[in-house]
Amino acid sequence: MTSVRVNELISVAGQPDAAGFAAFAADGFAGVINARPDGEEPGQPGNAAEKASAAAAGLAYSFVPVKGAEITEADIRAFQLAMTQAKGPVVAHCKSGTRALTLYALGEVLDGRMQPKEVEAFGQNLGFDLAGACRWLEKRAGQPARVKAFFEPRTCSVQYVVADPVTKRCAIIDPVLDFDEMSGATGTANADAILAHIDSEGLTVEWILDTHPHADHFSAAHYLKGKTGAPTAIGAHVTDVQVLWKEIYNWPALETDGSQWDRLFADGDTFEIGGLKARVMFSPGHTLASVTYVIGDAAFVHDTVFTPDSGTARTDFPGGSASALWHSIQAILSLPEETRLFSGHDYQPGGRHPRWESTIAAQKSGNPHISAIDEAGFVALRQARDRTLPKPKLMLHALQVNIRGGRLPEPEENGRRYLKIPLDAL
Ligand SMILES: N[C@@H](CCC(=O)N[C@@H](CS)C(=O)NCC(=O)O)C(=O)O
Ligand SMILES: [Fe+2]
Repeated sequence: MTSVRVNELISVAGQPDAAGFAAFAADGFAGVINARPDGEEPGQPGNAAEKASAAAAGLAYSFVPVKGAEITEADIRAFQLAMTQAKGPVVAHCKSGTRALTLYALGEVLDGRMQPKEVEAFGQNLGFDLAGACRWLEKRAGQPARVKAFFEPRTCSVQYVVADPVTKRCAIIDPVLDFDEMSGATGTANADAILAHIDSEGLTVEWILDTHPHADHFSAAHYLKGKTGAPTAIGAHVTDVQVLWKEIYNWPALETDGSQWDRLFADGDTFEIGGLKARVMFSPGHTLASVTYVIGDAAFVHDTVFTPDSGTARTDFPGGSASALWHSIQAILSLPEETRLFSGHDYQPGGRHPRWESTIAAQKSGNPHISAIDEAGFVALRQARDRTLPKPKLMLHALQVNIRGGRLPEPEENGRRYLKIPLDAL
């Protein structure tokens, strides 16, 4: 397999066969990046076979599969990470090399080492048509909301800062408070990374938003309110979730009026983040209280739909409903086709890099929980999958914090805080 040398760090190539991997190693490459989703054409080796061929040739291997029209910033950043992790020159391939070169060039532009107007000629000089990369950059320039995602690998959660680039006002969505269940240690490394970003970009926080009371991690909303003074908010039906879990935790003193947040959003409520218009959609199904925040051209759908290759969120938590989730998803799908969807988790199917962004169009064409399926089919599929899933490791830990807006339990007289775990309650 011949590769095209871009520079001392990277070359790009079309699809290699098994022998190609040994040739790459002989040519002095340290790693291979596979930018091709499995199953594009018959005879394609695929991720598992390529991973094995790379291991046999002593090459590092990363799986960063992309479809040309659906490239996201996460893909570009994962591609860059794969390059740095290889500890030597890499060869990146897709079917022809175009997508691989597109990912590289877009990373150079995002980091300011290449100008958007230089991309086309850069491609031509190497024999590739980078028109898709140019379209990607034009589209990005026209997006009113700037979205920065923070992936938290311990719980596969995605936290967001969404900003109005004009007024530099922003909202934080679904921040994570760190918790190590083995030692009982809590921490703020994730939340502090968000604060550092906000500081370095010169942003002012207007809102700290949660999409739902999370069942797998603690919310850092309360911590971040203490740091920024910004108001916290969640969907108004959080009060229903409080009632449910008040009973499970046997906490007669728990206020179930949502007073732990500064604002409770009802379906259709609107608010502003600088010049960005934001609207709340009630999106129950995963929980009784889930909401979607539609902010400019971006919708923060959290645990409704995941990326198309990951399907949808589970519906078997207390108060969950597959039918309700179906209707919530239909409402989301009625947003304009080009709306960017940002999901709240990514469980990295097939060991691919973490991704969280999609579009209505991509969901309709590529998500098997959505395309060519009716409500009954979805409910059957969802419930069958839910029956195979163990409860989240931290569900009983997390809800007692999250139904209080991310507040840890009050310290006892020795100054120490304790969690309460109900036995045989679920
Ligand atoms: N293994 C994870 C499971 C987390 C989980 O259940 N996540 C929810 C969202 S909060 C979900 O929808 N998962 C879908 C799936 O696992 O397929 C854990 O223990 O934390
Ligand atoms: Fe969730």
